[in-house]
Amino acid sequence: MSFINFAAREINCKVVYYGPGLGGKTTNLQCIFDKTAENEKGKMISLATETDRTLFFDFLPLDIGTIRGFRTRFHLYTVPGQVFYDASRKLILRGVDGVVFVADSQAERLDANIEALDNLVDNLKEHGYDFRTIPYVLQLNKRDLPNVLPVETLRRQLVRRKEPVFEATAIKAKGIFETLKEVGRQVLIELRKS
Ligand SMILES: Nc1nc2c(ncn2[C@@H]2O[C@H](COP(=O)(O)OP(=O)(O)OP(=O)(O)O)[C@@H](O)[C@H]2O)c(=O)[nH]1
Ligand SMILES: [Mg+2]
Repeated sequence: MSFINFAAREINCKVVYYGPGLGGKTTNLQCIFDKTAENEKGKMISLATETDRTLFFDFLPLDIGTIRGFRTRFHLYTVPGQVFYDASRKLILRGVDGVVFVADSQAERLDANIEALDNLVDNLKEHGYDFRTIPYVLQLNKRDLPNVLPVETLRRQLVRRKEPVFEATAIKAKGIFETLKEVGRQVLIELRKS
């Protein structure tokens, strides 16, 4: 899955932020972009509607240094969360190395979270990936809002394996780098195996 270019001495890893519409996937990438030094990032590309809904994807390349002489980059993508963009979501998962599921903690979004999670499992399967073993982190976003479900309730509903869970408030950059570091750590462990 990770793309290793021996001639150019480069490693490229793909991390996809997945989840229900308006959960905060684009905000995660925007926050990472805003807080990363110029020399460690490329241009962030967003294809969005006039109301800022992701239309196809967001893309942010991050330079994480060299591993055994190979310049290593994480390519961060978001998918469009709106239900009817499933073909795009499927396409964006191609070649994925790690997934962050950005859940919306608000009570009224529980069904949307579950639907998006089921959709992730299905779409991974269609590419031949096993959801149970792929590097994966669950992020419970929007913890700042008053109408959120307790973390324990969300865990019971959304934890599907023994994945690490992070609480986040993406608009305040809380929990964003913890999430990224953990999925990155898992991706690099897999990379070492290959
Ligand atoms: N209160 C609060 N609002 C948030 C938080 N994270 C994101 N939002 C807001 O939620 C809305 C949707 O955020 P996006 O990042 O665009 O959501 P998305 O998951 O990319 O949505 P799609 O592209 O439609 O799939 C925006 O108005 C954000 O400012 C958060 O932690 N707390
Ligand atoms: Mg988006």
